[in-house]
Amino acid sequence: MKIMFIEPPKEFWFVMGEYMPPPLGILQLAAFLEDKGDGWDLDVVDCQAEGLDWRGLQRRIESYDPDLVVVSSLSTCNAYVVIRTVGLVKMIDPDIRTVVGGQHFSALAEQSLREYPEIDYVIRGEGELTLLELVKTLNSRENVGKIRGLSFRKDDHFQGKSSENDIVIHNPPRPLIANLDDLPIPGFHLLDDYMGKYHFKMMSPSGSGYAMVEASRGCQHRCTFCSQWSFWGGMHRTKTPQRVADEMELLLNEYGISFQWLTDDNLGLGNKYRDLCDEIIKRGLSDDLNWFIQARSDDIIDNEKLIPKMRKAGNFWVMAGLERHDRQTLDSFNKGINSSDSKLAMQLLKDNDIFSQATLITGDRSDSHQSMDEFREFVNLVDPDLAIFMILTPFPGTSLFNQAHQNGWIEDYNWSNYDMTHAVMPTLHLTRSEVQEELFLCYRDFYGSMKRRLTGLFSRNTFKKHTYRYMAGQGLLQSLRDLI
Ligand code: B12
Ligand code: SF4
Repeated sequence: MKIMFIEPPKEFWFVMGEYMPPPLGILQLAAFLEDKGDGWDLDVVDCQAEGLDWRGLQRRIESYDPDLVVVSSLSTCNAYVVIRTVGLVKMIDPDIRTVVGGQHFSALAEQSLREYPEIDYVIRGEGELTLLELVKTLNSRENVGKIRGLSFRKDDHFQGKSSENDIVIHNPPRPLIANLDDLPIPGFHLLDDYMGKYHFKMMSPSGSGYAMVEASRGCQHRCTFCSQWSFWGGMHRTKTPQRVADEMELLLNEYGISFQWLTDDNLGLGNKYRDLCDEIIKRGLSDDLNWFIQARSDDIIDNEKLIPKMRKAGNFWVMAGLERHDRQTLDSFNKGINSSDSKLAMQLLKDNDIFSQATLITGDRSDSHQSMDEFREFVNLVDPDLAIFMILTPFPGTSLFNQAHQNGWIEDYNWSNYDMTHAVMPTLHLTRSEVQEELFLCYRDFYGSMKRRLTGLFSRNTFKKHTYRYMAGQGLLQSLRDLI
C-alpha cells in the first residue's frame, strides 16, 4: 500500500507576514501509520517547502503513483485548495482513493461528500486511529462500513459526478485517544530535507527556524465562535510535561529550531504548565529556546506568580484572546472572561518582559460605528504589544455558524473568505462593507500611532523590536484597505 500525504500549495495569511510552517497535522498522521502500521510505503509532500506549484504537484503524484492520498487542510479558508488537490488526484487516476479531514470537513462531511465526488472519504474528528483502520481495511479489501469516525458515499466508486441519489453514510463517532503520550513524535524525519526551511519572518528572528509542538488537544471552554472544542469532543487532554519537553528538545537539538509555537488554543497555565517550565529549565534548554503559547486573560491573572518562571523557561511570547471591550458581547460569546482583566493580563506579561499579543474580534451582530469606536478606545487603553483584529466569522462546526445560518445572517458562503479578515456577515447596524472598513480602521488606529510605532521599533524586548521592524515594511494597512 502506497500512501501519499499532501500539504497543497497555499497562500499565507498576509496579516502575519510571510511564514512557512511544517505541516504538523499530516506529519502526526504519517508518524502514526509508520508506528502502528504494517510497513506501508509513505510519502509526505509539502508543496510550500518543496516549491511545488500545481503542475509540480501533479508530476510528483504521477511519479509516486499512490493508492491513497491524504490531504492536509487546517482551516475553512483552505477548503477549496483541498478540493482542488483531490480533483487533481482523480484526474491523474480515478482509482486512487482520496481522504480529507480536519475541522472544516468534519463539520461539513455530508455536504462535502455530496458536492465533491472527488472526495472518497471524510475522517471526522481526531484523525490517527480512523486513518489507521481505513488503511488496514482498504489494504485487505474489506468493507469500510464499520470504521468509526468515517463518512463516505455508499457507492464509493468514483463516477466523476455526484447525484442527488447518492447515499452518504456517517459511521458512529470514534472515541478519543485516551493518552496523548501514546502518539508517536510527529514525523519530522519524513521531511528531513526541508526542516531547515521552515520560518515565520514576523515572529522569529532569522536563523531560529519555526516549528510547532502540540502539547494538548481541545478545550474545556465553550466559546460560540470557536470550532476547537466541538472538534475535539469537548474535552481537554494534555501530553505529560516530559513528553512535550522531549518534542521541544528534539526540534532544538536535531533540527536547530529554537522558535517553537505551542499549538494549543488553551493550554492552561496550571500545575502541568509549571511542570513543563521546570522540565525545560532542568534540561538546560531555556537559554536556547524561544517559545510561544496562547493563554486566557483570567488564567494569566490567576497564575501571576508563575509568570517569571515562564519567562525564565524561554516562553517569550504569549497571545491571549481578549476579544472585546464589553461584557454583553463577551457573555454572548460565552467567553467567560472579564474585559476589565485585559489590561492587567497584558501588563503582567510586559512586566516580565514577555511579548504580549492580543487577538480581538470585530463585527459582532450588535456592532455599530459607535461600538467600534468604544472598542478601539479600549484596545488603546489595554495597549498590548501586538494587536491582531479579526472579523467574527461563522466557522462550520460552531454554534455561531448554526445560529447565523438559520437566521440568514451569512451573505457570503465562499469558504476562501473565511479567514477572519473578510466580512462574510453584516451586523444589525453595519453593512458588510462597513464591517470591512471598521477592521481597517482598527489596524490604522492602533498601528498608526507614531508613539506606539517608535516604542515598538526601539523596544528592549527583542521580539517586539523584531516584529515592529518587520511590520514596518509590510504594507499591511494597504492590503486591508484593498479589501474594502
Ligand atoms: C499554528 C496555527 C496557525 C499558524 C500557521 C498554521 C499553518 N500550518 O499554516 C498561523 C498563525 C499562520 C495560522 C493562520 C490561520 N489560522 Co490557524 N491555527 C494554528 C493552530 C494554533 C495550530 C495548527 C496545528 O498545527 N495543530 C496541530 C495539528 C496536529 O492539528 P490539526 O492540524 O488540527 O490536525 C489534526 C486533526 O485536525 C486531523 N486532521 C487535520 N487535517 C486532516 C486531514 C486528514 C485527511 C485527516 C484524516 C485528518 C486531519 O488530524 C490531525 C491529528 O489528529 C490551530 C489551532 C490548533 N490547535 O490546531 C489554528 C487554527 C487551525 N487556525 C485557525 C484560523 C481561523 C486561522 C486563520 C484563518 C486566521 C486566524 N485567525 O488565525 C489563518 C489561516 C491561514 C491559512 N491561510 O492557511 C482556526 C481554524 C478554524 C476553522 N474551522 O477554520 C484554528 C483551529 C484556530 C481556532 N481556534 O479556531 N494558524
Ligand atoms: S476560543 Fe479559546 S477558550 Fe474559547 S473554546 Fe476556543 S480554545 Fe477554548
